[in-house]
Amino acid sequence: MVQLIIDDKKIEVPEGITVLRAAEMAGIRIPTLCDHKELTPYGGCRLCIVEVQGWRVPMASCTLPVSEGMVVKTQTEILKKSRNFILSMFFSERNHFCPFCQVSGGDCELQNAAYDEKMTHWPMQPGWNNFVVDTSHPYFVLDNNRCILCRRCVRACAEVTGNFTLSVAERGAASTIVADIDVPLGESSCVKCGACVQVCPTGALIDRTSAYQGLQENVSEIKSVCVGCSVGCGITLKVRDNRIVRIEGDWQGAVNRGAMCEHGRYHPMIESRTRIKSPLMRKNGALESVSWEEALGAVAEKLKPLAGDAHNGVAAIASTRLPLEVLSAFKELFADGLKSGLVTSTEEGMTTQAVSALAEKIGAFEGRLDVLRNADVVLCVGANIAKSHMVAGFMVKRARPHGMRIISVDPEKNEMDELANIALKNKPGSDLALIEGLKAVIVKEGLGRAALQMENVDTVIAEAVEKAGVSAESLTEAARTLAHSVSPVILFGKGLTAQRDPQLVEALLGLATLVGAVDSERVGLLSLKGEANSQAAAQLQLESQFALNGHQAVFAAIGDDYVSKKLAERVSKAPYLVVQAAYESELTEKADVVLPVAIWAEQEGHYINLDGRMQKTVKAIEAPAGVRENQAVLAELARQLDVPLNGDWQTAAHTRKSSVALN
Ligand SMILES: Nc1nc2c(c(=O)[nH]1)N[C@H]1C(S)=C(S)[C@@H](COP(=O)(O)OP(=O)(O)OC[C@H]3O[C@@H](n4cnc5c(=O)[nH]c(N)nc54)[C@H](O)[C@@H]3O)O[C@H]1N2
Ligand SMILES: Nc1nc2c(c(=O)[nH]1)N[C@H]1C(S)=C(S)[C@@H](COP(=O)(O)OP(=O)(O)OC[C@H]3O[C@@H](n4cnc5c(=O)[nH]c(N)nc54)[C@H](O)[C@@H]3O)O[C@H]1N2
Ligand code: SF4
Ligand code: SF4
Ligand code: SF4
Ligand code: FES
Ligand SMILES: [Mo]
Repeated sequence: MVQLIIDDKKIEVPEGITVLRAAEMAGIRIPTLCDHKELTPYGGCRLCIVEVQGWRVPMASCTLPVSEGMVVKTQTEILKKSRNFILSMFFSERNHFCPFCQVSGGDCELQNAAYDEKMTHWPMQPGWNNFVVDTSHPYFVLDNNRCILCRRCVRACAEVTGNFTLSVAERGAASTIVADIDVPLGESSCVKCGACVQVCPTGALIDRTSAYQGLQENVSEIKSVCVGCSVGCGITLKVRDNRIVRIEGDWQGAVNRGAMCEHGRYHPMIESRTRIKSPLMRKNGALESVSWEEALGAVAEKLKPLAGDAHNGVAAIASTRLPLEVLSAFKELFADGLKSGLVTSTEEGMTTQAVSALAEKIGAFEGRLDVLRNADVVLCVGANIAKSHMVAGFMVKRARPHGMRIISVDPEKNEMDELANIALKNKPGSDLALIEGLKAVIVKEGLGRAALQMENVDTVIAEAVEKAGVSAESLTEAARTLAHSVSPVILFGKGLTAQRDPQLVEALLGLATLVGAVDSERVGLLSLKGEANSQAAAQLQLESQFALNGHQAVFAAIGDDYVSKKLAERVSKAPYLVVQAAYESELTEKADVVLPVAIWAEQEGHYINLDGRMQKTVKAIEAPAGVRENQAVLAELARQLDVPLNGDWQTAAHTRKSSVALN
């Protein structure tokens, strides 16, 4: 600990922190602009200056480490004058005509800083450039005329997203924020995560989807969880008049710590599907609006005689984007109640079945996404983390400049290839041979960290080269890179799990143990899974392939999920189709009855993310009238079918051994 005095207040703080953070801990507020709690201090704006006894000039407190016996002043006349001058410079350097700006009136940190200093005008002649506004990006606008060059966006793009798209071009007053080598943002390497917009303190980067829809003081903030994929990022919903104005990454989010991707931040904002607002029933060939009583009554009447017929009765399929409560009730109703032999999820176990099967034998063997934070080598097998679980991908991408090496195993072109140090292009389905080959090289060269008996290593290596179609050199290089690493992590995705082979997962676990990715202290092995509740569906054993036999009816609980044409065709093969969905789709078009339900933000529910965290989404807005919650629809149907629902989803989620520790 270090003792120092700030504004006559004697305080004790941990070593290594900055004077700015020390002041905050003592409840003393120092004005800042370029500083952002979640980003590396930069010390660019100088607004946070303080006077330190014995030092000749004021210092930027955001980059100044505390030292023993320091005496700091934050509110002297010199500092006040200097701040006023600094702010005047900012205002006069560029176009800061606040009344014309989207963030004016509370959301602009520059404007707020000026008001804090009781400034009403700036005494300098404005002399700004006329920078061209970059409107090429689908989700936001970059207006360098309002930029204060705080570089928060540059730091966020690098430190949060690992994308390194943004930087500063030119010098001095001519400096501008540019993408790549100064190409339009919309044509740049930007992955549209929106981190830069979230941290920008002024109106220089503004969301197209939320501009002029409400300042911070007009919106309420609701913390929830993104249901865009199995990563389960913590989010903050900004809501006004029963409308989501903006979605931001929650800096306190357990998994993501502020990061988000396009899929989570922007896709819900540009939702273009048509909402279904009343139950529909097919009459004379066409879907007609009917009452809930009529719709549910008709469904119950149709399904009741099918109860007990496992093979030719009703088949049921539910989206893995639905809350655990709903999935559990769904299973209780159709599997336990109606005794259907085909009750599954839209993922059909493609992301989980092989993994769950091994877990049933040996218990939890997968780790936490957190292991990526200090990994030095990542082996990625059949997972497209640059595209599919983007925030997990960001964790890898932002560690690359710090020396993390990436080995990718994927037959197809994968966005990670460009970043990978070694990209093994194996033949589809050859992963078992390849993994055994990697193990054999390590055993042969005596590089293993765990004991492993292996016969005929040369034969295994030769087989790997032949079956996988990769060169012996690249196989050896990959094996050595893994074996020599200090804290390796192995990630695998649908390219591997869709092969539905538990032996393959076991082989990967063997490799992980051999290279020290998995030992008594660390578990550096993790499958990425699929949608937000893939793991919940796995726990409920909703993992079988959806193959209709003589089924008389299909009940599809889709919620707000997307449905492909292919899935719609497969599901609608039975003579009678009930679809519980929020939006019109190729599936609802084919339905005999459509039951309209709430979307993710209109209901509360639990989700188990890819590394076993049980997280809760919060109801942020009200569903349109005429729409019911997923849970309520299933409950009413169960009542009419005389199926008791015990509703104990917690126990249901824990009855089966899980591949990840659940909590
Ligand atoms: N044989 C086989 N079967 C499988 C799988 C497999 O790998 N092989 N995988 C399983 C898994 S894991 C899953 S999740 C299911 C997938 O089940 P499907 O319903 O087949 O899902 P997708 O193929 O993802 O198709 C969703 C549709 O929604 C559209 N869409 C997706 N996101 C958006 C968006 O943000 N906006 C708009 N406007 N449209 C969007 C897509 O273009 C696509 O047409 O299939 C499962 N079945
Ligand atoms: N942004 C966003 N994120 C998503 C989704 C989304 O729609 N949008 N969807 C979610 C869902 S439902 C799912 S299931 C996941 C899917 O996420 P991933 O598990 O990453 O699956 P894919 O994106 O299909 O990538 C699988 C990769 O495996 C490769 N592959 C195919 N065959 C083989 C093989 O035999 N061996 C090996 N080693 N590789 C092979 C393919 O070329 C492909 O690059 O993503 C989830 N995340
Ligand atoms: S949206 Fe994300 S990737 Fe694109 S420039 Fe901003 S921070 Fe970088
Ligand atoms: S665009 Fe915004 S975040 Fe980036 S340097 Fe300018 S003011 Fe700062
Ligand atoms: S990574 Fe997944 S959970 Fe996170 S913001 Fe993107 S879609 Fe949502
Ligand atoms: S906040 Fe310290 S220099 Fe900008
Ligand atoms: Mo999926």
